[in-house]
Amino acid sequence: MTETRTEFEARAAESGAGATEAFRKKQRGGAAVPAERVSAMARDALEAIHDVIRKHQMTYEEYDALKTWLIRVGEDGEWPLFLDVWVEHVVEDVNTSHRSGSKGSIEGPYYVPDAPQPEDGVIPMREDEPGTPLTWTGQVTSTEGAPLGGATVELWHADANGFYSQYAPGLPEWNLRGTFLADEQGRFTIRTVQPAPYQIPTDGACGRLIAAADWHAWRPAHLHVKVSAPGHELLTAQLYFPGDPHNEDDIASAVKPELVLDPQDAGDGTVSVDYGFVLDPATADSPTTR
Ligand code: MBD
Ligand code: FE
Repeated sequence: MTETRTEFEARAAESGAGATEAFRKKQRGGAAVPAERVSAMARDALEAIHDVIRKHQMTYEEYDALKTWLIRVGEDGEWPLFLDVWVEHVVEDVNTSHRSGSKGSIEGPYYVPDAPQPEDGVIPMREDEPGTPLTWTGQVTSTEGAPLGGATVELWHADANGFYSQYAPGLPEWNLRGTFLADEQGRFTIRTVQPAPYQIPTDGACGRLIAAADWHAWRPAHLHVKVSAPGHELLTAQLYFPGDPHNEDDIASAVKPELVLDPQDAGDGTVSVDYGFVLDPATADSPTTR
């Protein structure tokens, strides 16, 4: 069937269902959590909720509103979105605090593995892709300063209208998703376009929470990356653009000062940026999934 709708007709329940399906696919055969860990963490989580109820003297009206909303999160497929926006940043923090290399950030709900590997360093994009062209050069090194030849940079990001391919209708499957191989010196050059700030879907359960709490729905413009090299820990990060008003109040709490780029106006309507990565050595205790 031909896709006749455009990305501007994206619906929360649709991108939510897509993110839920993608997560299930990724999770197949995932490790089981031992009963003592489940018990300890579930008990503490429940106690934290009990404390909130006591602290705020939750009414039955509020309890029923909460129940209604939780049911809706599932119906809209928005558990991946909810968890990655409001919870993942702490998991990321806990699991990367041992690193001395580059800072990382959360993966978020829209990563898709195995993006195409363009020969020419240009990320897959439409002929008339909107947005300022961005040329990004960088080097991948170890914490010892050694260049990591053959490192891989996976890049995915929203388009200049704030939509991700595979999670909004009308976009080519791999639009603004690519896998880039560094040279023997760990150097890479990637050409793409600058993404726009991203508003999480307002018409689903997460949007309802935001509206009901009088919060805002914005993430600053960002590039997502996964950087890997044999014998090193996988680095999942996001890069941001200076001056974005939402760098200070990201709804997903995923901005760190080390992750803000320093783009230079090339004077021809394009922007260039140099930003590299330092990877920690992998050990027996290394996290395996991020
Ligand atoms: C995104 O694009 C994102 O990166 C995160 C973390 C959550 C929602 C949308
Ligand atoms: Fe994102």
